[in-house]
Amino acid sequence: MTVSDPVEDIVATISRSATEIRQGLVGRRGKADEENPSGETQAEADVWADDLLAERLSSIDGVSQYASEERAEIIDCDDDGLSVAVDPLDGSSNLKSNNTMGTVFGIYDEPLPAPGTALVAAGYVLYGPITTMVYARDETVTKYELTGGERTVVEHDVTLPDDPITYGFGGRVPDWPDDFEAYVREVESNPQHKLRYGGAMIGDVNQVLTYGGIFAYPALEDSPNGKLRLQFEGNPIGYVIEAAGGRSSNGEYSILEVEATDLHQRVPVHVGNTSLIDRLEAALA
Ligand code: FDP
Repeated sequence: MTVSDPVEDIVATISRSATEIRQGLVGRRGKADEENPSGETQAEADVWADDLLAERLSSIDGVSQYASEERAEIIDCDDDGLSVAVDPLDGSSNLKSNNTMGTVFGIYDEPLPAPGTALVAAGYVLYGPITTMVYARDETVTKYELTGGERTVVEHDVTLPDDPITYGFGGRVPDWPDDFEAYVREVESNPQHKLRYGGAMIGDVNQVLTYGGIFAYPALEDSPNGKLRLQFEGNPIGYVIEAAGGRSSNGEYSILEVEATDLHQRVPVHVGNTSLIDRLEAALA
């Protein structure tokens, strides 16, 4: 008898759906007449990918909740089990210019909203020239290529390279607090470092995972929690980067330790090599 593993069922469902989501972007690049719970205009593809994942993930045995950045309320399924939080199309503003986007997921063993310490697995799909998946579980990160519903391992035990190379920082520069801007100037002044910023968190984080470095969407002058959402973006990405040997921070401590009070709450996100995040926290202290 095979023992079912709901975590693996969730990840397999997301990886099988990714090829379909990618193909379904064609003809869905327009705006929907709706806003998401954070007040952002949704793309047709955001709504469509959310509906597709909601239907598939909420019907898996052992999934008790489905929540997404694109819907206000949690879908309650089984009485107990895992909670899945998804950003169905992270970086969907990039649809118009046909640039990178992704699907981000976090699998929690507590009801949502939950802290990152309740994650049992997390990962993301990247719709680049190739569709890839990066998935962290049990402190181990694995990278796959996804083709036609198949998931093929391309790298076991992914870790951040020791010598950081890339940096990318979101938000408008005039909106950055002075201490953060001073830190950025310090990072830029290192001749080893290169700017890589594409406007989709997941593409920018994947550059950091591949080459080493730092990505941040910081606190802004008029938005002290930045832009990114804790349940759907900050926690899953923090979990992946920490499992790969790096650090995540809200500016003071690990994103995974941030108290979860609201499903759609925002959090300042800084992830990357330990040396760069330690220095960031010292600069913001
Ligand atoms: P998007 O709004 O296109 O979905 O939180 C989502 C996100 O993209 C991130 O992927 C990205 O890092 C950030 O917002 C970019 O936001 P701004 O262009 O508004 O700074």
